[in-house]
Amino acid sequence: MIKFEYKFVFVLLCSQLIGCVTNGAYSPLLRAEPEIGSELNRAPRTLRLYFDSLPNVSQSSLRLVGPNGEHQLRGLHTMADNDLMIEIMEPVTIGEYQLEWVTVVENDPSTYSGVFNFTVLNR
Ligand SMILES: [Cu+2]
Repeated sequence: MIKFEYKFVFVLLCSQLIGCVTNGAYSPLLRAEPEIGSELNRAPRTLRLYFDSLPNVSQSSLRLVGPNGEHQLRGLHTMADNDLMIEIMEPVTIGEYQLEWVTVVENDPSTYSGVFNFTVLNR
């Protein structure tokens, strides 16, 4: 009887741990422009991220870091297509870029964040 109870507790713990890991892997980000991990033959002038529901602009932020450091971005907004969009101020040069995003989406109190890269091969 005691053995059975231990087994039960163990199974319970496992399922809770798996639950945590699954929640941690969830991201509301669906795709982006420039595409996640893409190699571009033209420097982007805007960044646009698409989520599975409407992001709250006032609780969202984007940060672009390139070979020359952090880029100034201007005018975070949504085009009401479950997206966030922003203008890149300084010219984008050749090199690898990292985009860091933070957002809160509709009907979900959690704050989500993530990072992805893209590479500019030509301007
Ligand atoms: Cu726009």
